[in-house]
Amino acid sequence: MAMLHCAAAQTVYVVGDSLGWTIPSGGAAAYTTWASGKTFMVGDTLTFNFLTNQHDVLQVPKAPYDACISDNASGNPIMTGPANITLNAAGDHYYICTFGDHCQNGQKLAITVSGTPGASPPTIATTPPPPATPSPTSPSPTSNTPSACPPTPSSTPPTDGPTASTTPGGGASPPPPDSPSSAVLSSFFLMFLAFAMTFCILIVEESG
Ligand SMILES: [Cu+2]
Repeated sequence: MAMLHCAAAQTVYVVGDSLGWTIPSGGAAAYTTWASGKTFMVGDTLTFNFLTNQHDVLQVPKAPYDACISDNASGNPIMTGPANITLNAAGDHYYICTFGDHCQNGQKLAITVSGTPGASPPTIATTPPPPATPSPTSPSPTSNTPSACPPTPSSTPPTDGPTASTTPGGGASPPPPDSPSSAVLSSFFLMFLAFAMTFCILIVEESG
């Protein structure tokens, strides 16, 4: 969604317009006519309007497109309609329906996708945000949000921040500070009890 919102000039083309993605009554000329005069750009989206289980969309190279076969297809057929396909590469794109003889009857689309000269995303090396250091009492909420497009995944991912240099391998946490003193106290209390008891016994035996 962010990518859709970001790139500026994107167009959604509904394949066949009101005809949708189906077997055109006039044969493949319907989609040829529809595509003619349109300028498809990288980043545009094709919407194939069809009912699920009635048709599908499969991108194939030119030869399978001409022969209406599924050889060397790009991925798997899109079975769920409507199908939105983002044109992410320049060049010729060929789409067919693999149902029955739909393609032979004209359910096939060939378009040429143009690159976007001059509209390439700015490769400003956006410095990765500082590794999760909460700025103390700086009330500027939008200071770290980049105003441009989000960094492309091709850019080097930011490292996971500086490794914590404090207490390397400090597995055993130090005992709570009151436990040794309490242990000393309890043992001292036991010793005092034993001493007091023997002292009382001695007194009792002496007096009795
Ligand atoms: Cu079909």
